[in-house]
Amino acid sequence: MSSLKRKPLVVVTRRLPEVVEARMRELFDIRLNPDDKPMGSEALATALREADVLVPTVTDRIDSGLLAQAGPNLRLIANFGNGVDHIDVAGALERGITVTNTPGVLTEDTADMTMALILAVARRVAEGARIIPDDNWDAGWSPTWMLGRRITGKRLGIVGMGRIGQALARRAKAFGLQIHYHNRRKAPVQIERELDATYWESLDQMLARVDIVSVNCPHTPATYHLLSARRLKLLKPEAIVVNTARGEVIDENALARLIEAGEISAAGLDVFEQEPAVSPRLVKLARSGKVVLLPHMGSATHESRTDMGEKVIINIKTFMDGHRPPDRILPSML
Ligand code: 8YV
Repeated sequence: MSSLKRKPLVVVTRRLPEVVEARMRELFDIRLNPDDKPMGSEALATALREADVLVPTVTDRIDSGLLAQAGPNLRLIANFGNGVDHIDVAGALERGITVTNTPGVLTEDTADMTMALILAVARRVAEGARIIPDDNWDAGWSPTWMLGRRITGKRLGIVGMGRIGQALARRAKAFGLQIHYHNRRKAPVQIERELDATYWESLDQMLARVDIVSVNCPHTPATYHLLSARRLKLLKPEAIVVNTARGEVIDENALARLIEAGEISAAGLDVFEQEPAVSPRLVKLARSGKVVLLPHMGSATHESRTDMGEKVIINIKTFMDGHRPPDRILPSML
């Protein structure tokens, strides 16, 4: 910032919960987006040129080309959201721009949505919920109609045992699922004990043995297409795949192909490789009831979104007061 005496100019790219915007108005010189239309790259470039602080969301692609247009005042990108794969963080850090995110506050809600997808897919909830409103229940109940799969006693393989992975494991354990996980590092022994969790150093070996796979790791260069076509083929034909993390972690085309071919049973997806575009093959599978598709709703609760905004404010405030903001992205996290 050129002067610490004036309030920092904070540009927020999307509409945030009212309480968050109200508090931001009190604290900062704020430029909001009341229409909530996603900003194009031109509007983003202007924002980067003029702002002291940018508050983007998952819908803003802040790549190296855009960062090259950043003005000298831009010192902080305070992301509204946990994942920062839409930001060239390494490029920002090289330019001396700090990047923060909002971890922790959306953990429980995202884990709930993951469990909801597991149940929705296994018990055909989305398919069933369409039957009565669509007027197709004339034949009534039948012993062999709308049968799904029991989840109790099945094996859940969690890819990424961070906060959300662990929160999912707690829920899944209560539903009688056996917890298996793959992670860069083995979880602490007390966590493994609490969750009765089995660690698989080899993702390939875990995939071949589980009934449900849930992706709960961030999207980084190392996890891009971690569930590749080759790995997806290791799954049992009855397996279910669930993803509430990032679309890019799964080779989406391969997943659609394998479900079409009956080599994987079904999937529940809250995130996609080309959001907001969704592959027509997946949409077709959703119509046939083989997959459940949600429009990136994992953290979509009033509580999470308000707490995320609160975190953004704390990060900006501490940074502007000359302290290290609590949720900095460090190079070691990339
Ligand atoms: C948010 C998310 O909705 O925090 C994340 O990483 O994926 C979502 O929960 C979104 O990122 C907000 O920018």
